[in-house]
Amino acid sequence: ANLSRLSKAHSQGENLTYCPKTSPLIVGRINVRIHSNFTMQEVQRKNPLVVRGGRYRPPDCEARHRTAIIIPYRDREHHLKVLLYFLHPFLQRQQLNYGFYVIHQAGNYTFNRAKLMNVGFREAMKEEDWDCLFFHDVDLIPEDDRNTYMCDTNPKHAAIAMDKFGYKLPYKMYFGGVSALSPLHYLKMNGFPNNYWGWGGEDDDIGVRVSLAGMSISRPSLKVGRYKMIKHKLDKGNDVNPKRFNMLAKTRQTWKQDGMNTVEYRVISREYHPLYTNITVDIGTEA
Ligand code: UDH
Repeated sequence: ANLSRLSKAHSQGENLTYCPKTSPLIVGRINVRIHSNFTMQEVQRKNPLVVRGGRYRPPDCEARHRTAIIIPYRDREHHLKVLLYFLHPFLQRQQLNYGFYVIHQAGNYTFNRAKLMNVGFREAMKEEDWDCLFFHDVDLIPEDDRNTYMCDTNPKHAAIAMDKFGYKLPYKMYFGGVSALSPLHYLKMNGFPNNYWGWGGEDDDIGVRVSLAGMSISRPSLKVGRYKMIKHKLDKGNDVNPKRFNMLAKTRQTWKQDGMNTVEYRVISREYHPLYTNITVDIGTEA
């Protein structure tokens, strides 16, 4: 009853006091055991305060941060269910105002992760004045909720310690898996490249853009930036991109002409599911 009164107060715009700087709900290390003998409805039942489109605000205090989770996506239903199962409670423990966006590439043409992120950025910002965007692979489950899903003064690489790399950073400039940028960071580096079709290279290009735009990479500690990857094989329609090294060698020349300022796409549908917003998009094909 108390909860419903508070969330009513919230929706009526009554003033709540700010949440504490450090959430008292944080538990630290989480024992992530990946399984899937549950349904999406059960995930819904476990997250009663998540509203249409996968939106949430803390019921009893005003969040200090507004974070959009952007997931590049095609044909990974099982991974999405597992991610939602772990990530919704994780974000609630951090007392964030958050929203979940699944950016679904329509058709069978070669996958393009970075371009989908550009779409996600633009479409999410149309809906809400997010102050932080988390670009998040669907198959990475965070293992410590002290890894806060908020932005830093520099672009943040959050997935620095993955199980598949022995919980270490695989190389110094690595920027893959999960990263967090504010809208200002994103626009300063002209977003992400649009022309990496297939697997590989785009994450390194993004890392290079960060430094070309005069920023540096911030990271949580290895102890906290831990992730489990849900095991899988390379997808159909996402073959290794043989051009990636040549393209990467040219990022310095291309980043200002290719990115947020040139992204073209057509939204096919926008669906507000209980636990996430799905945006299905036609991103075209390689020029
Ligand atoms: N993704 C999809 N559907 C696809 C392809 C990619 O949703 O068909 C998304 C998904 O969010 C995924 C992300 O893009 O987490 C990255 O793609 P990936 O998981 O294929 O890349 P990753 O490097 O895995 O994480 C590689 C698996 C083994 C590849 C070995 C290549 N040498």
